Amino acid sequence: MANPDIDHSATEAADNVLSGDGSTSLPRGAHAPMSIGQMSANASGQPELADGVAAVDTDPTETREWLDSLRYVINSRGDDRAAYLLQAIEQEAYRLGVQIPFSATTPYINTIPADRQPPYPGNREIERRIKSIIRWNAMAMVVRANREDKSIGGHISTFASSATLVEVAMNHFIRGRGDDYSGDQVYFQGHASPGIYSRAFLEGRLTEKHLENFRRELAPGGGLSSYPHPWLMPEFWEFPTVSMGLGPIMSIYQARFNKYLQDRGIKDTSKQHVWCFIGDGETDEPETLGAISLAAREKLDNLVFVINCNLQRLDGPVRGNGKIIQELEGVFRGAGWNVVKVIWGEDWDPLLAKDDKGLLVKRMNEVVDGQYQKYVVMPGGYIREHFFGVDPELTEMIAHLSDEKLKKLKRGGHDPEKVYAAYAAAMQCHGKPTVIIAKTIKGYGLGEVGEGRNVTHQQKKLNEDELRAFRSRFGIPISDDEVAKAPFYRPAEDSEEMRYLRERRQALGGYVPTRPQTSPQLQTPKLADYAGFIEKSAGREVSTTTGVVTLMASLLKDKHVGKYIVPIVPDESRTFGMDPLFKQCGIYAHTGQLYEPVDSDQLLS
Ligand SMILES: Cc1ncc(C[n+]2csc(CCOP(=O)(O)OP(=O)(O)O)c2C)c(N)n1
Ligand SMILES: [Mg+2]
Repeated sequence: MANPDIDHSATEAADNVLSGDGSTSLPRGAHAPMSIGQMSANASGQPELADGVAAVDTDPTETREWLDSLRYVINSRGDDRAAYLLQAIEQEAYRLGVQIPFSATTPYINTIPADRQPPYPGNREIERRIKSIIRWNAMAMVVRANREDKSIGGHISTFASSATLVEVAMNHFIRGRGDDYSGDQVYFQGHASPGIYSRAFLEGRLTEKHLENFRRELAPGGGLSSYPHPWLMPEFWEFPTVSMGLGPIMSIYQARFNKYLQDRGIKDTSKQHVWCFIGDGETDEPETLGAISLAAREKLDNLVFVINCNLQRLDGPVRGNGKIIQELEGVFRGAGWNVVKVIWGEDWDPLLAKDDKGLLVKRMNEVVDGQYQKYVVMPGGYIREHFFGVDPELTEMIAHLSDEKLKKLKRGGHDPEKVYAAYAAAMQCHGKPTVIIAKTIKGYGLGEVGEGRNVTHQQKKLNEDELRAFRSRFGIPISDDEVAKAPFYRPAEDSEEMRYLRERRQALGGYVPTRPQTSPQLQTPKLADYAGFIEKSAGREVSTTTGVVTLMASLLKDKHVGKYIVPIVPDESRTFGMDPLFKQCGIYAHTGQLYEPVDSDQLLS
C-alpha cells in the first residue's frame, strides 16, 4: 500500500536486500504501513487488528507517539532498521509474557506496493494484441469443437481468466529448454489447455487442423488432447496435470529433484525454475497443499506456484462466505513460503494512495468473495452503492469516477504490470519457494454469457451476437460476415505481433512446452555382469525383498548407472534389510549434515 506519510524513496536502496534469515527478496517495507502487530487505522484513527477485530485503544496519544516513532525510524534509518526494532520489541514482549494476537495474513492489498514495482520491460500494446488473438482462438477452438459434436467438452472461462498470468510469464520469464535441457519446467493448469494450444498455433507449431480437432487427437490430420499429457501428445506436453492436484504436487517433487541433481553434481539446474499454474478450486484437492511444507523445508527457491483466484470453481464460488486469497496466504505463510498477493490493478493505486485512514483497506478486508463475484456481474452503480456506499468518505473518494469506470476497475491478475512485478519478486527470492496469489475474473471478456456467472465453467456455446461482442471487445480483425463461423485468426508472418512473439521466445531460449523425443542414453549393465548374482541364487529360496535390495545395492555400485539410482525411503529401511545402504550411499540432505547422528560411529567405520 502506498502510504503518503512514508517516504519510500529514502529506503529504495534496501529494496533487494535479503531479510535476516537470508531467505526473501520481496521489496522491503511492503507491509510497513501495517507492521505494528498487523494493525491498520480505522475510521476514527483507532488501530485495528488485521482481521477486522477492533482493539481497544485506551491511550490514543501514547499510540500516536509509538506510530510516529516508527515512521521516524523508517524515514531516517530505513526498513531494515524498523523491522529489526519491531522484531526486538516482539521478542521482548514474549519474554515478558505478553500474548500478541497472531495473524497469518496481511491486509487484502497487493504485497508489492505501486511505488516498488519495477518498470515493465515489454511493449504493453503489442502484448495486449497478441493476448487478445490468443484469447479468441482459444475460445473459437472450444466453440467449434462443440458445434461439430455436442458431446465434445472444453473450457473457455478458465483460460479467459488466466490469460494475463500465462502471457506475462511467456513473454518475460519462462525459459525454453535450449540445446542443453536447461529450460524451465511448466505444469499448466489442465483445463486451460486451449490457451496454450492457441499460443502454439500463433507460434506456428500447431496447424488450423489441429485446432479444429481439439479433443480429438486421433482424428485424421492430427488433433489436440483435452488436457496436457505426454502420452497423448509426446512432442508437446511435458507433464500430465489432470486430475486436479497432480500438477502442484508433482511440481514440488520436480523442483526437489532438480535441487538433487544440482547438489549431486549430476546436472546444472541452478538457472531452471519449475512453474505451476493452479486453479483456486484446485487448492481444495489434498494433493495441492499436501507437500507444501516439504517445499519450504527443502528451500525450493526454484519453484513458483501461480494460483489463479477467479473465486469460482465448477459449480460456483470457491469460498462464497470467506476469502480464498487470505486463506491461502495464511496456509502458505505458515508453511514458510514467500507469498506475493496480486489483488488490485493499477486503477486502484490512486484510491489506495488517498486512503489515509485505512477506510478503503478496511472495506477491502471485510467484503467476502461471494460479494466480490457479485460486483462482476452488476453495473457500476451497484458497486458505488454497495462497496463504496457504506461510508460517506469512501463514497466521496470515488465521486469523480463514472459508473462505467467503476465497473472497469481492474483486478490484479488482469494487470500485466502487477503480474510482472510479482514474477520478478519470485525470481529474486532465495531460500524459499514463492506462491503468487492473483485475483481474476472467471470468464473475463465473455460479458453476459459467462463473466463471473456461476455457469461459466461449462460454457461452450456462443451465438453470433456473443461472438461479435467478444471479437469487438478484443479488437480481432474478423468481419461481421465471417464472425458467426468463429474462424481462427493468425496475423501475417511479418506483422508486428508475430515478430514480437517470436523475438520474445527466442530471447527466452525457445518455445514452451516442447518435449523432444530423444534423451541422453545411459550405459546399462550387461546381464553377464550379474551372472554370479543369478547363478548363486539358483535353487536357493530368497525373499523378494532380499533379492531386490541385493540387486539395488549392486546396481548402486555400477560405475555407469550407479549415480542415477536413488532409493527413496520414507521409513522402514531396517525392516526390509536396507540399512547397509545408509553407509554405502549416504542419506541426502539439501541443507547439508547439521548434526552428529547417534550412530555416526557405526556408519563411519
Ligand atoms: C480431482 C478432480 N476433480 C474434479 C475435476 C473436474 N473439474 C475440472 S475443472 C473443475 C473446477 C476447477 O475450478 P478451479 O480449480 O477454481 O479452476 P478454474 O477453472 O476456476 O480456473 C472441476 C471440478 C477434476 N478435473 N479433477
Ligand atoms: Mg477457480
